[in-house]
Amino acid sequence: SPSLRLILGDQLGFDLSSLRDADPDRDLILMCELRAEAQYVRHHKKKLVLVLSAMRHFAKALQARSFRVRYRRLDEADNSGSFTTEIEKVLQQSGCRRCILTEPGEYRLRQQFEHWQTEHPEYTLEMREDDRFLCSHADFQRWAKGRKQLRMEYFYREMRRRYGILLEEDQPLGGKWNLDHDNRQPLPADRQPPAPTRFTPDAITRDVMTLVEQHFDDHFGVLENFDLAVTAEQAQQVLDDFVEQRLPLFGDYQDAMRQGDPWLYHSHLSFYINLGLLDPRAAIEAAEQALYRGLAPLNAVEGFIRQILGWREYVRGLYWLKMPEYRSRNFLHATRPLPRFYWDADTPMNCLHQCVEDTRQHAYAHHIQRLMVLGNFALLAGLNPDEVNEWYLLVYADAYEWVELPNVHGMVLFADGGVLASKPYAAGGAYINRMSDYCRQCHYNVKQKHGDRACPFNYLYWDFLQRNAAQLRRNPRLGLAYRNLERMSDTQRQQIEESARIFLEQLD
Ligand code: FAD
Ligand code: DLZ
Ligand code: SF4
Repeated sequence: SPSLRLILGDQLGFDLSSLRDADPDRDLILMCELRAEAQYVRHHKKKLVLVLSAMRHFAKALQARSFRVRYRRLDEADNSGSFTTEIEKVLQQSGCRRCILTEPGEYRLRQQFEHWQTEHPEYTLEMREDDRFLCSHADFQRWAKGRKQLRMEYFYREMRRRYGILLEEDQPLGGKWNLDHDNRQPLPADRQPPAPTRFTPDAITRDVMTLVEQHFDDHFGVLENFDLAVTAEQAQQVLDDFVEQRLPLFGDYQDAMRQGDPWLYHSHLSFYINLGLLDPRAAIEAAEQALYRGLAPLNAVEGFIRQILGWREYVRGLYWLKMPEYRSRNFLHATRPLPRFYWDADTPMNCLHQCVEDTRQHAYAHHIQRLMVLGNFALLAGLNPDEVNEWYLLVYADAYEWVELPNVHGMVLFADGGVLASKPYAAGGAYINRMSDYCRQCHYNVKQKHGDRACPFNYLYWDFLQRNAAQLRRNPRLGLAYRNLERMSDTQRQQIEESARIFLEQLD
């Protein structure tokens, strides 16, 4: 019998589990642009353009394969604004009894669909596993079961073995699972990274840009100069260019930061993998092939594959294992409101100014900017996890809660008390100075430890440890840091505390 297939905005691929047995002659496909999805957090304008334009392009691609697509545009007068109401309307009109969908990536939507099914037993809602991921819920649960700690590194090794990636016999190619010690180099001033792959907006994208301008003009971020990929073909082009031009140095400069350039040697693929425009397996395979063809070294290829086969799968597994409790923890009792400069970039701390500005412009910042600048500050200043999570979820064009939450709540804020990370990623200004050129153009002095002109990260780091001693003092990985703190004179400790107090007071 005919069925309705609902495709969500981040499910834009023909290999989707909900489409696998679809019959163009019989079945009907539903896609909905919804105000509720654009505004449950007020997404960056470029993110809205990306998602809506990619949706419209995918609907066209489905039609080109003879599928009948019911596509609800955001500004249609009778758009009800909810997935389940739209499903119900189409089921009633078409006489279908069954709606098939691939499970949503976010908990709130899964709940919404499950709730609707309970209220509407006359229909069947068939929610299928999202097998774009390489680790199923069951596999992750099996891996997690009985473990005291859920460390990514061990998960990653198992994934390598399961998929036979970068292995010799049963051992890691090159003898080590992890080549990160080769990978922490700053970017020399004379290194010029290749320009990122850009696309000129077509008529569909231009329409969407007008729509976003009309309806969501007060959202965060710059709309102009949108140049991201919006189709599977374009996403493949980004992957090809990455492998050829940037992958060879990806490892070396993975942690480096440079003023005015967030793109560097990164892949810029998270947008597309998360939307379904690019299969993560294709990215992993392309990198592995580059190694075997002698086009990229092992430290680069292993580093890249670990991000996708390791981190990406691991955070998604953890999210579904721990939700909904995960989000409500606040291990460090952090309560400070998010300072305004996260929105307007107006701060004399140059590293933060630059990273917010990159984010505003591009709905992108690379990993170390998110973790060691924007995140490190949020951790050290004790910012409220709910506000920080919401910020990250709306500002980045690759952000969905399944990937945002473990990275922010766990990795950055340590609000989960150490489920994800063994210790908080706290650091002083020296780290940022080593890995970037931000400090040279800053109002503050990165070498100074306290006082007016001292880099705030320096005293906030020690003040953070002191403030959170009850929660962190017994963490074995922080033993050395606490011993250094305790070795300081009382005067030193008071100066730090005083500088931190003054700084944090003017922040509020
Ligand atoms: P590359 O550096 O080229 O990495 C390759 C790929 O690996 C990425 O495309 C991505 O698919 C994957 N990857 C790398 N690191 C991670 C990670 N920690 N978790 C999951 N996947 C990873 N990534 C998102 O996709 N969405 C988010 O909302 C998001 N929020 C983050 C928030 C914080 C605070 C931090 C520290 C990291 C976050 N990340 C998020 C992970 C990472 O920063 C981005 O995936 C990456 O910057 C995207 O750019 P890229 O494609 O150029 O990545
Ligand atoms: C992110 C997003 C946005 C902005 N808009 C839509 C939309 O209008 N219609 C839609 O189906 N999906 C959208 N999405 C993606 C969903 O929010 C996404 O499916 C969930 O966050 C689950 O990952
Ligand atoms: Fe950032 Fe401190 Fe460097 Fe300024 S001196 S850029 S605040 S790390």
